Amino acid sequence: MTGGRRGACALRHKTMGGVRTAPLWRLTLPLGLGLPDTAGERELAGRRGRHVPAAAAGASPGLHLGDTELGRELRQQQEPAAALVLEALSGKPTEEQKMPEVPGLKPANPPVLPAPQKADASPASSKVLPQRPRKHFRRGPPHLQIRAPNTDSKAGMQDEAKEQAAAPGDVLQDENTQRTVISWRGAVIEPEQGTGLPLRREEAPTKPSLLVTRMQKEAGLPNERQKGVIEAFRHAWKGYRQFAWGHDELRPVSRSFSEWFGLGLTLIDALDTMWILGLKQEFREARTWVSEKLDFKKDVDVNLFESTIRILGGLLSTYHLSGDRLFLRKAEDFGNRLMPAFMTPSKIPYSDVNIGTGVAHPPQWTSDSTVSEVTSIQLEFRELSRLTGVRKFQEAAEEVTRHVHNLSGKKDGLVPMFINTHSGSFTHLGVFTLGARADSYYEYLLKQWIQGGKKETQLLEDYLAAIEGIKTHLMRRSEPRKLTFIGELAHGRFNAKMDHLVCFLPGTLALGVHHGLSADHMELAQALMETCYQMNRQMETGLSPEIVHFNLYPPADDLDVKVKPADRHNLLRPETVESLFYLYRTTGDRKYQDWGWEILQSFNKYTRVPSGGYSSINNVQSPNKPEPRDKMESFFLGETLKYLYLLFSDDPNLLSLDTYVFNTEAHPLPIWAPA
Ligand code: DMJ
Repeated sequence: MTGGRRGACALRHKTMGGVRTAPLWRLTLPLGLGLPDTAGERELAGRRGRHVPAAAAGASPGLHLGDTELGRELRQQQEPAAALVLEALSGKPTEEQKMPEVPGLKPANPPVLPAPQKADASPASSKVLPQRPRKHFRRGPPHLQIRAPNTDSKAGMQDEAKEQAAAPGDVLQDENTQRTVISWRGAVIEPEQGTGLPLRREEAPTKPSLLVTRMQKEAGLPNERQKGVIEAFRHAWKGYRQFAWGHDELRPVSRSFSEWFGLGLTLIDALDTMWILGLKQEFREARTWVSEKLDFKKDVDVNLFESTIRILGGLLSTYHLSGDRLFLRKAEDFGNRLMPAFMTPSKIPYSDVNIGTGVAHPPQWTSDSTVSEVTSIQLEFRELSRLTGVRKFQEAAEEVTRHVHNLSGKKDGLVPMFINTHSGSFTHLGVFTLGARADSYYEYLLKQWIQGGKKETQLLEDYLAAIEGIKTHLMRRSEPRKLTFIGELAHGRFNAKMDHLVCFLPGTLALGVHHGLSADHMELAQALMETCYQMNRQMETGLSPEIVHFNLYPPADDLDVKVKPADRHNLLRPETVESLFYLYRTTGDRKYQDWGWEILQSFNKYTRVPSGGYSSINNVQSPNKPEPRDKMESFFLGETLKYLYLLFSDDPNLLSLDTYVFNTEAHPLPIWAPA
């Protein structure tokens, strides 16, 4: 991945105080000038893994929630105000709600959904303090009832039946709809113990979460900075809607699109962001596409990890936020189609699976899978089992966790980057990184522990061991400014290289502290957050490159960071703003909001394409010629803008960290109720 790069070049210092005054870059390049969508580029874009899916769906009827179980429940539970809101929402579309015309999209029979919060109103003056980090273990997460809406409509049931009948994974979907126990390292755990053991389908909750209504009521109106995010989203969506509708990714400069899985990846990844930002019309239109056009019955290879975190995760979180069962049906269909990936001798899944034929396979050049990929699908598969009552998803994913837990080849909790699907052993031993191919392994140890109500102590132990391993083997301070950074270790040799991907770590550390882990972790989180900010700040565009190298000895030029020419690109990645969100939520220090605001302005200045959309750029050190790559990754809408919006909120109840855990693609999933 890093081969072929030329020597390091010095980084020109960016003034610490002032705002960049470089000429505004105008993206007026001719068609096709952007870089091709090469395998190399994809490798960089999806360094933790890659890709695709497909499958069945039929037209779905509109949901009239005023007359649904939710509406009845609200009335019964003496929530008349909420019930009235719901009634109003379920009426005929207002002028504002009328479906816009979209090329190739038939806006007939638009469903009526509960409305997201309003986007265009005046700024809020919320004075609610951000959440403070917890010093000790406290109470568990509040009880969270996730209830699916009434799906008794005839058409809806036909829809569901059709999708399930078409799933290639049916051969695997025998199966266990019976309540049972699971084994966790020899211990038999009853479902009631709160491990999220699936309920039988018939027993699964059937009503939408009142949290949806509550969230809309409590979220408040967007403040000025949040309005800035909404404006950015609308600009990005404008390009996607006009030039790439229903396709995977927008190519904003050439005003076209690229396909990875051929499944409307950006649209699915962005669904919950639209909900959270209150983009009612956009959400409804996208929902119609999912209902009428999204078809997983398709002969296409998808990457298990990438499609799980983006598609499965996106559908599940949208289901939770909206209460619209369409998204759960799609998620279950898709989950079934991914299951053949787990049919390997070791049960370590293959990287790729054809969701139409059910044939799974590793990449052409190896029988290895990437460690971060096989260990970063658990949040989604566990939640799918919990919602559907079908155990196989959770069992397959947790088998991987158990297997990796017991493997030799780790170094003080640190894992290698590859694992063989036949032998089940780590390969390429002795190389350790927190960047590509290992990163979200660490993230999901903590997040699964949180998701399951902090009961699965093995996950916590592995996480804590890994953090100690990081401190011992990978953490260093740069010269001359002593920035704390995380490097890499190869056969005992330290490399001061840090991917921007590693900038997820300060946020994860802060999340752990919020949930009761050591205050030491917060010190490290804050130090790393400063480093990640400087990785942006010290670039001429204010945007981080993909990879930096830190100076271990006092350099001649007084700079801490060097960037190699091959590493100068920025793919609109989220990790820095993701961590800023967690750091602000857990400390209340407004400097983190200010840093995020600077980064949003840099995105607007150097990556925004006038005709709609944002583009990855080739050179973050060249404000006059950043060179657009002509690609807007789906995670820009799924993650980057979502985390910015949440960062700028002063309401800790807006997707509370006590109620939700975000998957590695920023899709919020509920923390399971304590027993
Ligand atoms: C996203 O798909 C996810 O955040 C993943 O964990 C890493 N790569 C991109 C964002 O950089």
